[in-house]
Amino acid sequence: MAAAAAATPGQSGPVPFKDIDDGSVSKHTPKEEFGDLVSALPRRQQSILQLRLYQGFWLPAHWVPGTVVFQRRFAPRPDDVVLASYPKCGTTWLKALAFAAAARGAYPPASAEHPLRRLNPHDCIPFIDEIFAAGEETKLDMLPSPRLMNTHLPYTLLPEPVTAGGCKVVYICRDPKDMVVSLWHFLRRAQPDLSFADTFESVCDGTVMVGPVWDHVLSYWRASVTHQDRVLFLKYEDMLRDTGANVRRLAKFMGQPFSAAEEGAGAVASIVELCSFDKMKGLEVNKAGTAGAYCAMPRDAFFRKGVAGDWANHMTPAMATRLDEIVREKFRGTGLTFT
Ligand code: PAP
Repeated sequence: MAAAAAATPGQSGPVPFKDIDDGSVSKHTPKEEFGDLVSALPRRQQSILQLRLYQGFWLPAHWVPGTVVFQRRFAPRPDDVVLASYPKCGTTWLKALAFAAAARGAYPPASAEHPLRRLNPHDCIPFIDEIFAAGEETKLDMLPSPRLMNTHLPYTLLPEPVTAGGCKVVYICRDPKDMVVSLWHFLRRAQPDLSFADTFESVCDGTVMVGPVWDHVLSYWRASVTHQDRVLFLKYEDMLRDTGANVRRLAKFMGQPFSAAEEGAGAVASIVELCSFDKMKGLEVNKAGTAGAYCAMPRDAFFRKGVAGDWANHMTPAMATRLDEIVREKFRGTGLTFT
């Protein structure tokens, strides 16, 4: 189990992770402890990433030891909220919306001083997978409750105390066709000659980072059906269609529904506006610098187009039909669709 929470007495969360990360926790890699386990796993290379097949999913190899530590030692607090996603499905947006909604008491969304106007959403909410990969998990103890954290791990790889109901989980998914396009554009920032066809193939054959995609999505879908009170399942496309309604769902699920007074004062609209694609993309903090501990990516790579349906500009109708059919077949009988 992780060490007991050591947040500042009297302070309540969420607070921006970057504001409490004072550099006092030094990195150490849990690689030595679990090196044999990692080297025994099947491996493949996807673009810039070396992947290892761990418990049915192709994880970036450097995450595996940290994932083992996370699984064995993470102690959720009852008011924690874990934000989960397959990469490129709306993580950054969900992090911004969840932070803005959950922290609205301390940080009014319309305020010029709001942390999201000076910090990238990834600097406000810690990324569990990289934190544990770097052996920096005691940083999480420094966060006052309620804590918001995020992960790209599938539900089946989350620590047992989490899946047994130790805290709440919010998942965001997206049409896999748009995810592929987004992933390709993102990886191309690190590997400019990456072919779209190769990225598409790795998604279709399930050997993509944190894939298979369908198993990832279904792991959370099933959990959300069985445990509606503690696993919220969101779709990027629904969020685009009616962001306000989904912000209300999110806030209610996190135990902080908007009061009539807040509604009257336009709090939901302020959060939607603060976290809107155009607003976030236009902020200086999101135009310059990098995010990501292992492979620092330019911050602007997280804000590309922010729409649904961009796949039509990148894949042939035959490719689209092929991926749709794979996903439809995998989802058959589950009640989940993307159309
Ligand atoms: P991550 O999983 O690596 O953190 P993630 O944030 O899920 O990445 O993916 C980025 C996608 O979300 C981009 O999609 P695109 O490539 O199709 O454009 C990005 O534009 C989109 N995105 C980021 N912020 C927002 C936002 N505020 N509103 C809507 N979409 C957003």
